[in-house]
Amino acid sequence: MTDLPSHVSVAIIGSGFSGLGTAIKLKESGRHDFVILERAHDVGGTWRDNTYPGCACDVPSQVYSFSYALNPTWSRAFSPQPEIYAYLRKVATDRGLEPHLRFGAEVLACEWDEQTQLWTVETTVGTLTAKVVVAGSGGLSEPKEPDIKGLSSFEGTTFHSARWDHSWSAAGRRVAVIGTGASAIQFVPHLQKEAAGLVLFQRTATWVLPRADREIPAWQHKAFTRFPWLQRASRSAIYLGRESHILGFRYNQGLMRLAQKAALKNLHRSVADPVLREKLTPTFTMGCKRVLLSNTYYPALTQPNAHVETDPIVEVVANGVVTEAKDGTRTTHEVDTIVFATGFAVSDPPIAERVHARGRSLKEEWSKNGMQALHGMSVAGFPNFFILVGPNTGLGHNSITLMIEAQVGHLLDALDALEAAGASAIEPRVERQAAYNADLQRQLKKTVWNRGGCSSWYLDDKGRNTTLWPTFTFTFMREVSRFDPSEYHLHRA
Ligand code: N01
Repeated sequence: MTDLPSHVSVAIIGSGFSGLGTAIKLKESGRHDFVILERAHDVGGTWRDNTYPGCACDVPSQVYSFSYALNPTWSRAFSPQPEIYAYLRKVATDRGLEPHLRFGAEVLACEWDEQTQLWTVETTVGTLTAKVVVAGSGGLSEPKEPDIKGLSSFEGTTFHSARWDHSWSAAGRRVAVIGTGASAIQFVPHLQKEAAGLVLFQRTATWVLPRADREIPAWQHKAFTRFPWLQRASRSAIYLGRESHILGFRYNQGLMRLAQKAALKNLHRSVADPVLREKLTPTFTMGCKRVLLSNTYYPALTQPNAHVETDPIVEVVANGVVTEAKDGTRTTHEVDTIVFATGFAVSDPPIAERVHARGRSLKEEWSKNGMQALHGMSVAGFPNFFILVGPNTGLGHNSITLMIEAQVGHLLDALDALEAAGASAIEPRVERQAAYNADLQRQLKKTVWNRGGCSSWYLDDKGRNTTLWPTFTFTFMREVSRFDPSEYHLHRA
């Protein structure tokens, strides 16, 4: 039985980068009265859960870590998933977070009590109260399976890429993969090598650039270990290089045409068959969907056991997936396994329906005008509640760890303000939150994510971009590093 305290100052939900990053900084600031509620049985968040073959980071290793806990020994320029997972486990141990972790503790509901000015947090292993709740539950934690007619009649194996079934082997199988996003392109080359047949169901062709991956030599590990400033310099250079992508994504989409040329060259070099090439050629401006990096995806699709199907799926039957061509011809692709690489519930995060204050849930609040928050982390009407990597903090160009660190800094400033004022609760002012979001939407209108001619998970079902930060990360960092009390209400019980 998990031993839960009856009350804490801060309850953190989740132990991925956000949850651990919050816990580390709480401790550093001398705040030790907190608990990390984790539904799984280990830390690591998305890097614990995504274990599909080939899973790796498509952001360079040097920037994909906490700035205060650099890892001098990443094995590759783009870290494989097991290393990032091991990194997070090590950070949790090194920073002494174990006593604060409660595993198997899924948060079922958080209810704000106006009388006591406390949150009641109900978990699968008991209930506690907390002055402050920090949701580090992640934007990419809830796999989304497609709603396809007849799916339940399928007699073979199905699983989502984020819940890989390691008891299953592709050897000798006829496998269907649905989806061609960042996850699919990493595991498809692995499946193709083993499977008897692979049918890739592609709804939208995506831009794929070569992946400049390489092994990091031992001398570099030694140099980074001995001279941490060298690693910081390398990190800064990579960071600035990634930031420059915003110039194309936001300020001059003409620049994207140069990158598109490189991607088309990659396609032409890898795929000789003009019919396949045509299928794989995107029709939207690069950047509108996440830019994918791979040296093995296109070559895998040219192999005799691979087929790219672009006719839409109309149903699933007991032994396969049925597509329908424009002329109405139906084809049944006989398969014994369907792997869903269909992404995550991003603009409708499940945590939102579990958080209630003043008679409504966060989901209900967000159902009015889409996900909205101040600085992507606090919501008017939900006192003492902070959500990390919340609305409009996702990135199409750089490491999310930068945003997390900046938000954690702001969170600590908010706690300082709360304590200094002797207040019981803090929440954003409605008008400030509205103005902040209006400004974000105005900025986003100009970006490739909104104007690039694609549909993506960056946009919600009403076409609003409630997921991405519109500009440079240093702008976000600068904004949240200044805590402006006039943006918030402080309540006294
Ligand atoms: O998911 P996605 P993902 N019928 O949502 C298709 C992060 N990530 O798991 O493009 C047919 O991008 C859908 O088609 P379309 C990263 O932020 C990071 O691949 O909408 N197809 C699309 O092709 C990434 O963006 C790393 O037309 C259907 C695919 O499924 C995010 O995770 C690595 C369908 C979904 O693509 C999600 O990536 C991997 C249907 N009914 C992932 N429904 C890093 O390295 C959906 N699709 C950091």
